[in-house]
Amino acid sequence: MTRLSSATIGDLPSTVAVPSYDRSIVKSGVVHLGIGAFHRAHQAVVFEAALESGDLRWGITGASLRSAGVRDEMNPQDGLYTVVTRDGSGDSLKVMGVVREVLVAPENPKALVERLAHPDTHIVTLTVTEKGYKLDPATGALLAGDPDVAADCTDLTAPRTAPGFLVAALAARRDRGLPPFTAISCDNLPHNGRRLEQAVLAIARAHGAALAEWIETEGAFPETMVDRIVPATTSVDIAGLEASLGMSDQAMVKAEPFLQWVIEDRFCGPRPAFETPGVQITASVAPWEEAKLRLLNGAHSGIAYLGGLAGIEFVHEVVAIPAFRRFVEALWDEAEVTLSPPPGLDVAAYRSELMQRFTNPALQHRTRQIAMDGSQKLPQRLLASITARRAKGLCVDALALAVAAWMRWQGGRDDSSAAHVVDDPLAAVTAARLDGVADAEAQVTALLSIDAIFPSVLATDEEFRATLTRHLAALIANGARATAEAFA
Ligand code: CS2
Repeated sequence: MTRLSSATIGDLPSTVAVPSYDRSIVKSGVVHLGIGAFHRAHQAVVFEAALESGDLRWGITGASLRSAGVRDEMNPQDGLYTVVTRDGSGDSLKVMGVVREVLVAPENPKALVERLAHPDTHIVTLTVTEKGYKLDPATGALLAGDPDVAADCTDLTAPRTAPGFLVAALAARRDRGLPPFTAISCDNLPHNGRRLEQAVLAIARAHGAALAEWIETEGAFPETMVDRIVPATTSVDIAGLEASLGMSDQAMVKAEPFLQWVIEDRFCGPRPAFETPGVQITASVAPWEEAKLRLLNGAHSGIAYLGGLAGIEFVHEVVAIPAFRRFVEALWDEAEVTLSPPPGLDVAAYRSELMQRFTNPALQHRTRQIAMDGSQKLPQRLLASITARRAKGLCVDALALAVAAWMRWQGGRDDSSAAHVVDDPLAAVTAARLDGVADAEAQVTALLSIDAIFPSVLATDEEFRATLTRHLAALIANGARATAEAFA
């Protein structure tokens, strides 16, 4: 089967949108760390629009920090790939030309540092997932004991961590008299810009106070809120696209129509005009980010653990069940009152739009995909709302049910006793805590004392503990579906 590439793009059916600009003169103004499906369906779409508008500075050099998989999918296609937008009534197809090349950091760390230090590079974006920042999820402090962080604090000739790569490149730029780049975290972390800056400064300090000071005064780490539901691509998706394109695209991504990117107006160098619908440049991102993390992502995690325990594969199938849908609404009722919504956000309309997005049957978004890395996600998605409510003496019934479902998920078996892999950087810690501990009360005690996840105000809150224990006991005795039915 023919493969999508520069040589074959002209043979695509005319219904498929293709780049209208001259790819051969595009520069790499952007370097992206962590070039997974989310980046290709989100930030890359925005930079593609800048190229389409005639500003050819904003091509992307992507980098994988671990495996060579994406490079092997994209480089044989000259970086070309299709974004398949699915709204449930049909697919729209757009071939993207914005990615110029993909580097694999561990194979050649120096090549990535040089690309980051190149004078054409003005913006560095990151989607390295919560754990890629090497920060304690509860406090946001750099994990000084992590071996890769320790290595980057000692020697940056072959960096290992995302913040380490940024420091190595910023040091090279400073030595060469170049300005720093703007570094934009696009992960679902609270205050993602500040957290990235702190990680970078902590590593930079290990290499000299002057370097850290230069980065702090000259650099820029805007906060962002990113939003688009982008389920992992499956072989069925690739085969389906092949039939439409008449050729194979191993790098395709699928996404919902919705796209939002709120970016703090803090750049230390050039940026595109950012005129894509859904992109907002603003002075204050925090209220947007908080609403998105606590409503969208908080509900997602609750759906993932309860649905996963009930053996339900996809998000739209979970919210089709009335008891689970009522649970999501109850979780939103609790989370909503902890927000300070930004001007321009109608929370009631936002909630109904979210529910609509969750019901999209064409996305096939797996509960298992969202269940990953819960230890890194819980603090900002659920525990922040719980802490805010408990400070006011309010109940946390629905939010605690989501946390109890996470606790049960960590046990590695669903309601029908089928085993699943607990995919989480703290999986070994939670497994050791749960080992041989059978009853709900003891399990809650074992997990609540993990201070990398639970702040001490929550670990010592008797009412929160009692609510968790009640829910976990119900989940163990009756399963997720019956628990949700009784809850509703
Ligand atoms: C999801 C997110 O996998 C997850 O944890 O909650 O990836 C979610 O789909 C995005 O944040 C939506 O913008």
